[in-house]
Amino acid sequence: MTRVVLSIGSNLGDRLARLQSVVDALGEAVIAVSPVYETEPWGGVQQGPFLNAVLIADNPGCDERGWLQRAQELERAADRVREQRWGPRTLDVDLIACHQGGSGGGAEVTVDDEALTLPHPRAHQRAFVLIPWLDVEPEARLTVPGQAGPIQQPIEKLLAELDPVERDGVRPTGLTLKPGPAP
Ligand code: PH2
Ligand code: MG
Ligand code: MG
Repeated sequence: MTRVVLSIGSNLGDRLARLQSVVDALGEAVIAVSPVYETEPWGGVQQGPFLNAVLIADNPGCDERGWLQRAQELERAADRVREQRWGPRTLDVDLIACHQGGSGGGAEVTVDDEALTLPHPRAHQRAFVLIPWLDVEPEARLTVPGQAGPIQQPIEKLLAELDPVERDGVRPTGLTLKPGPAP
């Protein structure tokens, strides 16, 4: 265990520095970092635009609970306070999908309890997740609810099915996150 896809976002303060803090803290566990996008807020709350990116990280010693703990520690380190659902935040680190056994893709981890749901139940509706994820893992598939139960779909297809307005709300910035441990 395990390889994880993380969506990171910020719309308060020094947004880029907040995203970079995640890459720095995860250090050598990070195996891929997407470009940074500026994105229209999703979820109906009036607020400023987000910066979003997707990371893929691998740590054989960390299971999905360990990744959740790590994500919450990173949010706390960024002075995140528990606030309005889908409202503004200094840093959000969400687990999107987790696979056993490192890169190459072992079994997908599925969890559904009060602390954690995997895969992330709304990732397939969010262009701010799918677009950067596609940059770093074009062949990725995500389990989504289907008429006859959960079904694995290529994220490229899920993105193509979204409302174009959602896709247009995710704009390249030319900003990048620097991989590797903090200097
Ligand atoms: N995060 C939210 C709510 N809405 N919208 C965008 N564009 N990006 C986010 O990261 C985001 C959001 C709460 O998790
Ligand atoms: Mg979130
Ligand atoms: Mg979150």
